[in-house]
Amino acid sequence: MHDFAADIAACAKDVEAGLAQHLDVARLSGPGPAAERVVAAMRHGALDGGKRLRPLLVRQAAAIFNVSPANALTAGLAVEMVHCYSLIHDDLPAMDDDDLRRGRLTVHKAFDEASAILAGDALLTHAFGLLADPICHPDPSVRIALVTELVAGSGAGGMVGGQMRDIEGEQGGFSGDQISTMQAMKTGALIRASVRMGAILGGADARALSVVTAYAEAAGRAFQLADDILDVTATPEAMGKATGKDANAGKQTLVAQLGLDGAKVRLAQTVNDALSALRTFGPKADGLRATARYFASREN
Ligand code: GRG
Repeated sequence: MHDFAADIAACAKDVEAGLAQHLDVARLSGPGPAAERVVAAMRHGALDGGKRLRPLLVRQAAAIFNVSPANALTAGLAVEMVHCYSLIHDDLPAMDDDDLRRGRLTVHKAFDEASAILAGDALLTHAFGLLADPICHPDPSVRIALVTELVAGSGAGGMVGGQMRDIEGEQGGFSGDQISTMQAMKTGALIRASVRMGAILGGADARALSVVTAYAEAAGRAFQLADDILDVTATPEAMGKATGKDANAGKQTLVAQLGLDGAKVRLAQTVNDALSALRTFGPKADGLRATARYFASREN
């Protein structure tokens, strides 16, 4: 039986250590307190928190192709940096205007808005530097494929484009299909990129890549459905968010479309879709299977 709790804890520990090493103040900042401040803001937004699910997906997909956790770490750190940048920017007053993230002050509250914007920008930039570095993979063609994948997941055709659609959707009137497309871009695209990057690290052929992609797309839908359900059912404390401010007001979600019970049924079906996609893989895919199941049961 796969030990998901051990897997996610081990990954989180490795990611924390890796981020701390790469976001070292002495290593990153130039002379003077201004540069130190942006690195401190990057560290605030990236260190000491989060479930580190995207690096976990990189590592679990890589494991199918016999890539060790150590050899999947740098690519995982790159995805996590992009994810942390998106959270920092999402919390800004121009977006969700949140005071708390992961149970502590958001970066613009702990520092200021300009520092939060720059910290996000620097995390995003640093991520691509990591993928270009031979420590990520010795083969330059693999590194280029990883960069291409992360661009697709995070740019205007992925996460950023999804965020823009989400903002447009706040006017109301999105159909179920429009919500699904927005979510597939905003949240699903980075999850899809994480899984595919793990497979690319392991030299997956086109067929194997399409199998893990089918898994990733279903897992991404499950993750977002669970997030929509938790927005309705979980306490703000459990989610590490501020009380008394409803950043989800006006948000287009599948819970609003399907009702809470309908969304739970859809979530169970979507996890099954993710598991079915992996049927041709043996026990080496148990990590990915466990993560899809976890998406249906998580509490924060
Ligand atoms: C601002 C460019 C830009 C994009 C923002 C991802 C995103 C797009 C916004 C985050 C807002 C949000 C709460 C989206 C719902 C899904 C989501 C990404 C939740 C947070 O991810 P977790 O649960 O967070 O993996 P942790 O803290 O565990 O890393």
